[in-house]
Amino acid sequence: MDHSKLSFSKEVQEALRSGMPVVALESTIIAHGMPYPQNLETAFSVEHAVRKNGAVPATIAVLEGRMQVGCSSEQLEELSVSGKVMKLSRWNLPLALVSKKTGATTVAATMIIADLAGIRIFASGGIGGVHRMVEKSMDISADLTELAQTNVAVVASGVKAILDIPKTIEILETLGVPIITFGSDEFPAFYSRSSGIKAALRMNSASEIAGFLRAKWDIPLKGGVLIANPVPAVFNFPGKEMEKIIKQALAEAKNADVYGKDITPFLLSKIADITEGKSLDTNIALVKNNAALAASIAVNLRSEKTE
Ligand code: PSU
Ligand code: MN
Repeated sequence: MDHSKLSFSKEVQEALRSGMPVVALESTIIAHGMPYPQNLETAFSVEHAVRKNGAVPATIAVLEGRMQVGCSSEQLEELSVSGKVMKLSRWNLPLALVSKKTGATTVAATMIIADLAGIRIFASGGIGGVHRMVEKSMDISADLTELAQTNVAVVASGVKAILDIPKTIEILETLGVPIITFGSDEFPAFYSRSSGIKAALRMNSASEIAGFLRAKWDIPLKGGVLIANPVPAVFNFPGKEMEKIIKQALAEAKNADVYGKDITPFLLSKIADITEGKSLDTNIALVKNNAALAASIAVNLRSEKTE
């Protein structure tokens, strides 16, 4: 593995060297997905959730053109306050490197860097997917094609409810990306535990999930797995209530002519405004919950080397 392009925190480097379980964390959620200071508090508490469950957290970002695996408190703070941080996916990752820019990594870019570092498990909030009105915009997140080709499993609370969930699931199936729903018969809808869509594959334990990952990568089959973890019940938004709010946010996005990489951050922040911060509390709770599950899966996978 060529590590010359990567910068590691000491903790993550030692953890990887000694074969300890490591969980990758993304930084777009910090720089573009939540307001300050909740974004920074969340970055810290998500790392804490990983540690509490026996793994080492590695928050991934690009800092002045270097791919960073494991961020210090100061680096997390920089990502959370600076308004000039790029939003990086597969297409613009090289641009950040060559122009020595600082950028937050989406699910797609985080998977790429985690893979280079040899980290197989990654916790996020909700992956990107097929946007509503896709027939007009053709907006389909590069997170989906990344899951098809990069060997990293992503724990998320399904796909963001602002998206077209059934179409996103169909594309993942076409791309051969397995979707495992954790402890539920229904695929979760980010802010809501239920989506009305039956889970294709339900598993109830981290060891069962680790066994599935091993089976896939042992074949070997290229690509990731989406592990859909419903938000804890106390933070659940009833689906119908959330749907009205999303429609309102989508209408505002249309009026403001927001599209492309700005649409997801715009909608998340509108929804937080409309719900007076309640959706933000739910978002924070679900990321922490995903980090805890990801750590348990990483612990279970530890005995097996996949490289
Ligand atoms: N989950 C959250 N908040 C976020 C995201 C995920 O709770 O902000 C980010 C992820 O980084 C994901 C990105 O990759 O949103 C999707 O962006 P787009 O729709 O532009 O592909
Ligand atoms: Mn997009």
